[in-house]
Amino acid sequence: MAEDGEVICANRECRISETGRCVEGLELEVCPHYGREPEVEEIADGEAETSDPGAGLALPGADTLTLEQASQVLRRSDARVIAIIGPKGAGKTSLIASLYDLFQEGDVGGAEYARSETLHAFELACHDARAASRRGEPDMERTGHGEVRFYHLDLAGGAAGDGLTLLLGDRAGEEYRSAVDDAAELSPFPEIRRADTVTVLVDGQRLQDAGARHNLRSEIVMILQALLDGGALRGGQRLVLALTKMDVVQASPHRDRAETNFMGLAAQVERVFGGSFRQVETCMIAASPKTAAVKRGTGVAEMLTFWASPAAMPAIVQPAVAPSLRAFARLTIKHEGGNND
Ligand SMILES: Nc1nc2c(ncn2[C@@H]2O[C@H](COP(=O)(O)OP(=O)(O)O)[C@@H](O)[C@H]2O)c(=O)[nH]1
Ligand SMILES: [Mg+2]
Repeated sequence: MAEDGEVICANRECRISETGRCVEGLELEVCPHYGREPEVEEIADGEAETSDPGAGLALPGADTLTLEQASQVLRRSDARVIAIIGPKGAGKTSLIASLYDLFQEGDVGGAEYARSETLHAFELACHDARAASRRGEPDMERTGHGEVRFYHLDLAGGAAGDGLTLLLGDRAGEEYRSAVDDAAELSPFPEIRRADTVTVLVDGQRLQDAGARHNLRSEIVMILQALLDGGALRGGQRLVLALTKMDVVQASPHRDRAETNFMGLAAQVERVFGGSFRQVETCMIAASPKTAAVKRGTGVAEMLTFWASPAAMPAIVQPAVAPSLRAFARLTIKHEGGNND
């Protein structure tokens, strides 16, 4: 129990009682951990505690799934694959971490957390996102070149209906850059080919700066072009362009210009790549805002609902495909409508 006047924080990494500062750099009224007792960590059945205290977060058995493990999940359950892509620093890790944080507080847009095979990976993402937030720069990517990793979530309720599995594909941001820089080195990005929804994160902070904004636009267009040229877009996927760091955009004197620019980018993407996707949507999120003006996780519930919502029915059902490919090849027909904004 905290004694009167004692400064406490549920985040074990936070030293606010000594330093007077939130380790995440947040204002105290928005920090979800400040003023709360640290929780006692539970070790789930079958999970051994690591013997190396220095590697305290690297518990075995609940790490991200490999492509092969993700394929097994897809064969046995009604799963959606969500590819989260974007240049380094766009906010991928923060988005994954904030989703996990939101589920710890309750349902997210009506969907409740049921189970995850990658619990520790989510915890690592939270740890990385907090460390990145503290440093004010992107997290250190844990995956090596050529790897893709998947976060696993079983949900129920809301858009997840009676039960739905989400596989969130995350890949080191640098690889999308190298796909841009060197088309010869282009990898096929299998998680994108298999994705039901491709989520491209557009860094709201970079949109503030006139020079960076121009580079950002061309970077996003080049990433999509590289995916198209590499055969990763199979025509049935949905695309979400998500403007991240909405708190920075909202607080900016150039807010209107930033939003107009984002919508301009979306229009350009629709024009150039609309034919390669079944649907193109936009949204705005603040996974890890730094001020009290915008709530932590703003827009994330809406994004989850879009990810989880049933893929719109195609006008024509494709002829039978091999069973193991069914989950990946549901739709190849362009479909209008089904807006979700
Ligand atoms: N202001 C603000 N910063 C954010 C938000 N989301 C992420 N960031 C910061 O942006 C930086 C990069 O985020 P990160 O998730 O590591 O990006 P990644 O490289 O795409 O995984 C970190 O300093 C984050 O704290 C947000 O909603 N608002
Ligand atoms: Mg990251």
